[in-house]
Amino acid sequence: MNGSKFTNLGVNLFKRCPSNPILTTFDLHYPANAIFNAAAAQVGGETVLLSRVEDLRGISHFNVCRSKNGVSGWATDPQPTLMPDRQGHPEENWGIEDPRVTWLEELGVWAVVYTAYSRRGPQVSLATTTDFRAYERMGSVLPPEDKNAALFPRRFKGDWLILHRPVSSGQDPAIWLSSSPDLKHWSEHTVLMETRRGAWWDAVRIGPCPPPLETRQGWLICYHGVRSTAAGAIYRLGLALLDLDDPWKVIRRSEDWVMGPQEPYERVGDVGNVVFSCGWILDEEMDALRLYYGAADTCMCLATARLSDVLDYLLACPE
Ligand code: BMA
Repeated sequence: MNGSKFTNLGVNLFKRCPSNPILTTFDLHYPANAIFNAAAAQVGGETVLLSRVEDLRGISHFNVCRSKNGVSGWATDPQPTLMPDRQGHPEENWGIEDPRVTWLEELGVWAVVYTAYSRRGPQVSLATTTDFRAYERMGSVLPPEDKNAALFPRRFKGDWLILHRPVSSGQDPAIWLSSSPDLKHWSEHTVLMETRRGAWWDAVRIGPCPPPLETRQGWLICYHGVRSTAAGAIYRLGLALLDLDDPWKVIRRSEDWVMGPQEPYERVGDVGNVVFSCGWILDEEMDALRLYYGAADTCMCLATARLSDVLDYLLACPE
C-alpha cells in the first residue's frame, strides 16, 4: 500500500524499513512480553534505543539496545538496564514506560523523561545519564495524570521547556508546554495544541511523541493522535512546526497523519492499530531522519524520511 500515485501526501514521507520489525522480544536474553516505544540516541558510532520492555507480569522496565547501523545487529543488555524502583520511588509501582531522551549540552547529560505508572495513574519522571548504563533519578516532576513528556534540548529565556499531555476534564484534550528553571519545578503551564474534534484522526487525544528537533525552519514536532472507532482506538502520527525563538507559537500543523497503522505488524499485536514513537535521529549532513516507533505495543520498527521533504511538506500545510 506504500507508493501511492499521489506524491505530495504526508503518508508518503516516511518509508518503512523492509526488515521491520527491527527489534522483537526474540532479541532479548530473558523472557518478556513486548519491546516497544523506545527512546533513540546517536552515541558516537552507535544507535542506542532505550526500549520499553514489558515483562510477563505486565510491568515495564527499560533495556538498552545498541546497533552500528541502527537497523540490525542489535546487542541488547543481558539484564534489564533500568528497573522500576518501587521502594525509593513508589510512583514507579506499576512500572516505567515510554522514555524520551534529549541531550542537554549545557549539563553534559542525556535527560530521560519517562512515564512512572503510579497507583494514582501515570505521571512524569526524569532521570539523567551520560552512558546509558548508570542513571541518576530526579524523581517525579509532574503529577498524575500526565504522560508522554518530551524535553527541548536547551533553555528559552533562561528556562527549560517540556511538552506533555496532562489529562484534564472538559473538552479538547491538548498538548501542553511548561517551563522550569531547574528541570524539577515546572510552571507557566500553557496549551500548545488541541485535538481537532469530530471525525479527525486526532480528535480524541493528542500527545507529544519524540523530543522536538531543531531545524532552520523551526522546531519539528511529531505527535500522536487518537481516533476512537466502533472497533477501538487508532493511534497515528502527525507533524507540527513551532517557531524557533518562540516555541509557544505553532506555525504549521499537518492535516494528514504521516504514519498510520497499515502493515500487519502495526495492525495486530497486544494493542492493534497503534504506531507510537518516542525517538527519532537526525543526520543533518545526510538529510536523513530515522523515526523509530513501536508497533501495536508489541515490537520496534523503523521508518526513514528526508528532512528536507518533511519540512517542504509541512511548510506547504495551511498555517
Ligand atoms: C498510549 C501510551 C503508549 C501506548 C499507546 C497505545 O497512551 O500509553 O504507551 O503505546 O497508548 O496503547
